Amino acid sequence: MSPLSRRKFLGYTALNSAAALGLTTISTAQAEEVSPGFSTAVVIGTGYGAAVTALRLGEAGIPTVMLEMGKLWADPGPDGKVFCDMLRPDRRAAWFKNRTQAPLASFLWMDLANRDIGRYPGVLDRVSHGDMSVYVGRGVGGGSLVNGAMAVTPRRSYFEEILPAVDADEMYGTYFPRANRTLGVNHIDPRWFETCRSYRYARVSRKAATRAGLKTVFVPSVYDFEYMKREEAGKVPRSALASEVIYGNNHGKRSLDKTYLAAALGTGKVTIKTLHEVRGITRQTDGTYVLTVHETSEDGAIVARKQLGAKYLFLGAGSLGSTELLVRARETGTLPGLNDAVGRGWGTNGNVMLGRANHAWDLGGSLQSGMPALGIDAWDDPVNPVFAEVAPVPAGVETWLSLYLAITKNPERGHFTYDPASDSARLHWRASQGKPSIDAAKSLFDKVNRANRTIYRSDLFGDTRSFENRFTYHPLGGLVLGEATDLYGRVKGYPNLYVTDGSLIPGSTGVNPFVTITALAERNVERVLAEDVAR
Ligand code: FAE
Repeated sequence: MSPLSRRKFLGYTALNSAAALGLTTISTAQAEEVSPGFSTAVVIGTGYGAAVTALRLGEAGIPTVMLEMGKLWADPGPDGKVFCDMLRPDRRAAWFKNRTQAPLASFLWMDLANRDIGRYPGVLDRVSHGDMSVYVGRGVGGGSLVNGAMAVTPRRSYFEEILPAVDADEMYGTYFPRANRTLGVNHIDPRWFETCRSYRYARVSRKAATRAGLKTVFVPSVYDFEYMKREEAGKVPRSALASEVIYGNNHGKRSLDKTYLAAALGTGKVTIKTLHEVRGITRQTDGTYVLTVHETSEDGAIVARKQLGAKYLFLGAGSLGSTELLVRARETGTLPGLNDAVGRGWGTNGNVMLGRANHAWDLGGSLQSGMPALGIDAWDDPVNPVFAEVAPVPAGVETWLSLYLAITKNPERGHFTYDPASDSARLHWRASQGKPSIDAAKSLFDKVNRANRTIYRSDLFGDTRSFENRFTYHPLGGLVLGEATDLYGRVKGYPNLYVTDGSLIPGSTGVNPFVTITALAERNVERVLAEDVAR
């Protein structure tokens, strides 16, 4: 067994035992606090940036505590499953909501996908900011628990455009390969793709794109395609083929709790505390940080208010979470020296969703893999670059629908301000700012419709619009690299305070973002460990 596999095994065992015992503290050894209430390093969140950082700190022997506001997802519910599916969503699906909030608001103008549910720390949150709602994962693993597993390395020319100050040779020579390896990225068997039932919908979309003269590409994934083959063959329990995606996957997905986080716990230096929400950050005169933390119960009540100190503090609470923490700290005066770039440079990665009506001779089928495996790559279009993933409609019945999540190059950016009444950061983003995304997606899919004599579906988004750009799956920015932080995520003006997550990326990656977030976190933590952290 390699050292990494051994660590993952140890960490995985710790996660499962904590779940079985109902613990909110997860570790392989006794939690190593330097003194009560103080840890050498604290990482906020357990998503991609946070998980990378904790693994590398743990490997370097640094006692590290991770604080996650969501719960650990490893204990089965009354139906024997950890997660619910999209056809029968229950309280596990949504973060303290009375009703689920599925991205497809309607079908034939009827709300068929949503259910009334009890309030619970469910796995998917939809955070509403007026004209823009942001979907985020909650729980140990953050977005990795709910995402579509598409693991795409951006094209180098675009990476150089968005982050020109980052050495692309290093990224593409070292950190992207390291991220792909450690995330467990794998590729679909093209022969299976051509014949399987589960991707008939993607083949239909490919045919339509080809007729319009467009190029399609296979998309790498962190869902285990060999497992999926066995699902279709009826040899293992189904997950991607059983309408499991955005409310979690019971099998097949290499979410962070199976990869980086398991390995981090396995170093014996990392502890995860769940249902711990960080509310405030202050800096002591000795240069250490003190966090105000609310420990909550599963009904949302605050059961303890705690203070936790750290010498090194890493923000990995995601674009919304980390940005809110620093905007609040600046505006309430607990970290008054934060600069004006904090809270700026936020974007949606140009997300826009749309559907096309299928002909009777081009149906997608009732069995659809929930994990996208194909994209239309029109990023070379000089006027309207688009990368459109062919999205599934895992409804279990024929829907006569081809669905797409298009990623476009939208130059519009939002910003955050602090609202004292709600003690939260509010995003400023107007619906009109989403227009460049719609224009780009429309220019591409008008071509597809013309070539195939098809039309847009206008029954999917709660009214009669054919394009949905009032939500994003890909929040990016708010604490942009080189602006709110230096070129390695060190927050300007505050030594030993770092940003590790999607808030570093200035609003766009041109592809699905988690591989970029992971690779950038690998690069930054390596530098921080070499230059800043005393060992
Ligand atoms: P993230 O993964 O969001 O983790 C942040 C964590 O911090 C969460 O666990 C929060 O609960 C926690 N947190 C927040 N605030 C606090 C606080 N104050 N105290 C304690 N904990 C806190 O951050 N990306 C792809 O590349 N491919 C896909 O196929 C894809 N599909 C997606 C599908 C859906 C439905 C969604 C929602 C997202 C999808 N994404 C996809 C986006 C991807 O999951 C996202 O970019 C990353 O998860 C962001 O990683 P971060 O490290 O920034």
